[in-house]
Amino acid sequence: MPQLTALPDPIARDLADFSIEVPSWGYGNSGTRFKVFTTPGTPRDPYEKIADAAQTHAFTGSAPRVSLHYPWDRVEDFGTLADYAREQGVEIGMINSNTFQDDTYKFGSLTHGDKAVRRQAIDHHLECIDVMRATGSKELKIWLADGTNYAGQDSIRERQDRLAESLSEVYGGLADDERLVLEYKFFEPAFYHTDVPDWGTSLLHCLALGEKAMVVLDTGHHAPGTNIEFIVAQLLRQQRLGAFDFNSRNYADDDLIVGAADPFQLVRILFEIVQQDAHRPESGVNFMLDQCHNLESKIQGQIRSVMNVQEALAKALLVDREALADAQRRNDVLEANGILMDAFWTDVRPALATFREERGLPADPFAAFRASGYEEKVAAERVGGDQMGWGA
Ligand code: PSV
Ligand code: MN
Ligand code: MN
Repeated sequence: MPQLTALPDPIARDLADFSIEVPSWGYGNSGTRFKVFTTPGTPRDPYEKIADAAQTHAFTGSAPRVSLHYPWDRVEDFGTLADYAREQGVEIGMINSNTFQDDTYKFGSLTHGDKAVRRQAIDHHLECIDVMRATGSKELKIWLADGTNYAGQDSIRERQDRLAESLSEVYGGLADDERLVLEYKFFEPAFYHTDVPDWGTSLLHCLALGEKAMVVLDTGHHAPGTNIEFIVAQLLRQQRLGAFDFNSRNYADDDLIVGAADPFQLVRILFEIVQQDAHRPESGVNFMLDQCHNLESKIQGQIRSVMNVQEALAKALLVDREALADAQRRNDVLEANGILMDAFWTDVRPALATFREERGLPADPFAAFRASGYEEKVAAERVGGDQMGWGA
C-alpha cells in the first residue's frame, strides 16, 4: 500500500478546520437487549460524561463539541453544565430530544392520535429549545420512534398529517439562528411502518417547514445495500443535509465504531462531501458520531472513530479530481474508478501522525490516551453512585 508521509498543505488546512461532534451517550454503558456490561469509571452524571468527551478532544484536537440527549442528560442548571464544558475545552453541541422512553408515547409522540399526547411531545421539544438556549446550542435534533407494528394498526396518512402539524409548531419555536434537524430510520422499534423511515420523508417535512429544517443521515439507518453516498449527494444538492450520525453496521442499527465494517463506504461518503465542499465549516453540516460501545472502552472507541473519519476524509481529499473529471469526460470507466481506488488504497496514517505532531497533538491519539492513565484514575475516583447507561 503506498504511504503518504505528509499531507499537501490544502488538505492539512481542510483537516485542521474539520471537526466532529461526539454523543454524550457514547460515554455511558450500553448493551443489547440481552445484557448491559458495566465498566469501572463509567460516568455517573452528565458532568462526568462531558469530562470523558473532553478527553476525546484533548487527544485528537478534532472533537470540540458534545451532543446532549434530553432528558437522559438532565441537570439542575444547564448554564453551569455549559460553563463546565468550556472549562474542559469543549462546547455543548446539538440537543437531541427524546420521546421514546415514556409510557405515554407507547403509540407515538408527535404523530399520536390523541391530541394531549401530541401536546406533551411538542412541549418536550419546546423544552429542548430552552435547553439549547441555556447551553448555547443552536440545533435541535429529532429522532422519532413513532410507527406501527401491524398493518391496519393506525392510519399511515393521518399520522403523516399529525406529524406535519406537530413539527410545524416545534419549528415555530425556533429563533432565526436556530435550526431543527430531522433524523430518519427505516425500522426499529416499529416493525411494520415507521413515520420517518427514509430521507425522502424527512426531506418532504423539512421542505414544508422551511429553511431552518434539515435532514440527518445516520449511516446505520438504511436497508442493506442502500447507496448512502447517493443520498448524501442528493441532500447536498438540495442544501438540506444538516448532520450525520456516523457509525458502522453489519446488520441493522449496530452503532459500531465508524468505518469498522466498511471503511471504503466511509471514503465514498466523504468523497461526495468534499466534491460539494461540505466538509468546510461554512457548509453547516454537523459531522456527529452516534455510537454505543458495548464491549470496548468508550473513550478509546470514540477516539478510534474520530481517527477513522479523519483518515477517510484525507483519502477523499486526495482523489485527483482533475484526472477523474478527465477520465469521466472520456467515459473511461476503469480509469475513473482506478483514480478513486488509488486514493482509497493510500495509507494516510503516517501523514496524519505528522499533521498531529505539527499541531502539538500526539502522533497516535489512541495509543497516547491508553498510556495516559486517565481510565485508571477515573475508575478509582468514580466509586459509589449509579453509572449512567444509554437511556439513563
Ligand atoms: C435512533 O436509533 C438513534 O440513532 C437516534 O439518533 C437516537 O437519538 C440515538 O439513536 C440514540 O442512540
Ligand atoms: Mn442516530
Ligand atoms: Mn440509531
